[in-house]
Amino acid sequence: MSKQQKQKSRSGGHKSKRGRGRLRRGAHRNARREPHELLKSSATDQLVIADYYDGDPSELALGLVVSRRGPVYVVRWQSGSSPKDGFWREDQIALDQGGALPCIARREGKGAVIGDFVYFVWEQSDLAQGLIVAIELRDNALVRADALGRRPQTLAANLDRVWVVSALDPPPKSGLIDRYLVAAHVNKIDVGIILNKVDLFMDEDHVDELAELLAPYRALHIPILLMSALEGDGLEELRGALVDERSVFVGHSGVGKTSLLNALIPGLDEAVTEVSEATGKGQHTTTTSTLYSLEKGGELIDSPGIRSFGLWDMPPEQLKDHFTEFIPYASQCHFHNCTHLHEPQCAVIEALDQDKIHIERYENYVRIYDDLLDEAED
Ligand SMILES: Nc1nc2c(ncn2[C@@H]2O[C@H](COP(=O)(O)OP(=O)(O)OP(=O)(O)O)[C@@H](O)[C@H]2O)c(=O)[nH]1
Ligand SMILES: [Mg+2]
Ligand SMILES: [Zn+2]
Repeated sequence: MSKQQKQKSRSGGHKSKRGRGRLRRGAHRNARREPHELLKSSATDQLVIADYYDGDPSELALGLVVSRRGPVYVVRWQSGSSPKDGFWREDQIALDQGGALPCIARREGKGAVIGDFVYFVWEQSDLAQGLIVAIELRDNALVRADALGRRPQTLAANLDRVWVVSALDPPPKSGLIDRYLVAAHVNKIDVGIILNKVDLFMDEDHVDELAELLAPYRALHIPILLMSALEGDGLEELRGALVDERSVFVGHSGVGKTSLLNALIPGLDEAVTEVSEATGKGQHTTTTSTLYSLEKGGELIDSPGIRSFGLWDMPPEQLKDHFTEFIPYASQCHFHNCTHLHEPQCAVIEALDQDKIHIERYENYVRIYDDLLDEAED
C-alpha cells in the first residue's frame, strides 16, 4: 500500500464508526507484525500512527532507542511533545531534548531494538518516565535466526554499516564473516571488516595466512581495518570511517569489540574480560547492545558476542544473489535458475576452476546453502 493510500484509509477511518472498526482491526494486524515486516517498503514509507495511538498525535514524542535492560528501554528524546508542567517528580531532573529517559513499552512497542525510532508518551511509572506506543518503520535491520532457527531475532535497526570484528585470537572464521555479509546485503547495509589484536602477529606464516583469508573481501572492495585496541593501531582510521554513520560492532565473543569502543571513547571504560586460558574463547562480557555517540558525529552500537549466526527468512535458492562476485558469471550459466552447485555448464564453477572466484567463499556458499536447506526441511 502506498503512503497516499494509507493516508486515505486513515482519514476514511476517522469519518465513520465502521471506518474506525476497520482501523482497529488494522492495528491488531500491525501489532502482530514480524520484525522484518516493520521495514519501509520505500524511502518515504511512514508508520500510520493512528493505527497504534488513539489519542492526539501531538502528545507523542519521538526518540531513538539506545539501550535496553529487561523491560526498560533507554530512549534519547529527539523531537515531538515536551512533558507537561509539573510532570517531573521532585527527585527528578527535567530532561532536555537530546537527553535520554527510561521508557517501558506497551504491546506494539515491545519489539523495539537498538537503533529504532519510537513514539512515546510522557508517563511516570515505577520504572520509567515514558511509554513507547509504536515503532517507526525501519530503513533496515540486522536479523538473524534464534538458536533453534525458529524465530527471527533483530539485532539492531536503521544501520549505515555493520563492522564484522574478528581477531587473531580467537582466530577469524570466514564462515561467520560471510553470514554477516549476506544478512547485511539482504538489507543493503554496507559492511566493513576489522581484524583486531594485530599486536599478536606471531610470524611471517601467520601474516600470509591472514592475507589469504582477507583477499576475497579486498576484492569485493570491503573496507578492512587491521587494528590493535591494546596499542592503538588503526584507531584514527577507524575514527574517520565511523564519522556520520550509525554502525554496529558484531562478531564472536572476546575479539575485542568493547575494547575497541573503549579506545575510541576515552573515559568510557566499559567492562571487558580476559579471554579464558583454557578455551581461548571469550567470556561473553557484553550482555546487551548499547548505542554510543561519537565525538566527531556518528553513532556506534556495541553488541554481545555470538557463537553462530543463522540466516533468517532466506530461501536457499536466493543465497547466490548475496555472493555478489558470482553475479557477473551467473547470467552465463546454462540454466537460468542454476544453483552453482552441481549443474552442467555452470559459469560460476568455471570461474572457480580458473581462480576467478575464491575457493573459501565458494565453500562457505555451499555450507550456508546446505544449512538453509536443512532448516527448510525441518
Ligand atoms: N592482545 C590484545 N588483546 C586485546 C585487544 N583488544 C582486546 N583484547 C583483549 O581481548 C579480551 C576480550 O575483549 P573484549 O573487548 O571484552 O571483547 P568483546 O568482543 O567485547 O567480547 P564480548 O563482549 O564477550 O562479545 C580482553 O581481555 C581484552 O583485553 C588487542 O588489540 N590486543
Ligand atoms: Mg564486549
Ligand atoms: Zn551456475
